[in-house]
Amino acid sequence: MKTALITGATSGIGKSTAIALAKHNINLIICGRRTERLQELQKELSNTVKVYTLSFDVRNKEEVFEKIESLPEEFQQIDILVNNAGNAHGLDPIQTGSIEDWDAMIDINVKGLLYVSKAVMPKMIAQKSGHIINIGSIAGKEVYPNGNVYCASKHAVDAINKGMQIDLNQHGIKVGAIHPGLVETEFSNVRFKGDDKRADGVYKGFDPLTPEDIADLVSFVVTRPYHVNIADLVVFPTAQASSTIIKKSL
Ligand code: NDP
Ligand code: 8X3
Repeated sequence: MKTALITGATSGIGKSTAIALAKHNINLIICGRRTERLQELQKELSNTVKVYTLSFDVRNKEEVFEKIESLPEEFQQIDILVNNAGNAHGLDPIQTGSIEDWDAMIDINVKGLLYVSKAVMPKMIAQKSGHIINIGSIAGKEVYPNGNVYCASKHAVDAINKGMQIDLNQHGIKVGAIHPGLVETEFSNVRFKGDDKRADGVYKGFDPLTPEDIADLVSFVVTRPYHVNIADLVVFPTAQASSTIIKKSL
């Protein structure tokens, strides 16, 4: 049986991915800061697969390495890493954006992804196998008004994904990214700092992607034969053609 470590498994895409991978009999290491949510998910999935919870903030590099090193023997072999933890913080013109928001996005979406990967890659190299899936975004492929630093963080994820593909190639490790368009999760609630009305408005008037749609793709990607690597995948809801072109009924 394989083991997957999923960051950001307390909500949205990460949580749905944990549920989907359990259906494929993949043991799970589920990560996030909200311990109670991790424990609830562990309870829900433990009848099917072995589930271990690791609660840490991806910004805290000491904690990232300590927690991943502390995994019990049966979870030491990580076959699949889903680098999913991340969020947008704010949606402001660059000239009035908040430095705290910029720090959060660079520290979580970029540096956090690097820390977790740095803790896991040596295990995969020693095993001579492994699969890293980086959750990017359409924001990593284009820049939209007021998206500035979030888009920069996701362009960095796109570049890191390509860099990992190149540098881990000689070690036989699979690396690929999934770049979704609009997915209805807690993403906009976080972006708009708890203004749930504004967050709900983002997904009104069209059928957005669901976190289960992305989890389905992760399942597809991880169940391909070892010689097949899905390197880069962009997925939109049908109503979306780009970051700014969305067919709404309102
Ligand atoms: P959610 O807000 O629903 O989930 C975000 C997850 O990231 C949570 O589990 C959260 O866990 C975790 N997380 C956030 N900050 C930290 C941190 N500092 N340390 C550890 N974990 C953290 O959003 P989504 O599911 O939508 O987002 C998941 C990924 O998908 C992100 O990388 C996002 O950029 C990307 N994405 C989302 C899209 C969308 O439209 N929703 C589209 C394209 C990409 P906790 O708070 O418990 O720590
Ligand atoms: C999330 C999608 O368009 O809000 O990455 O940036 S978007």
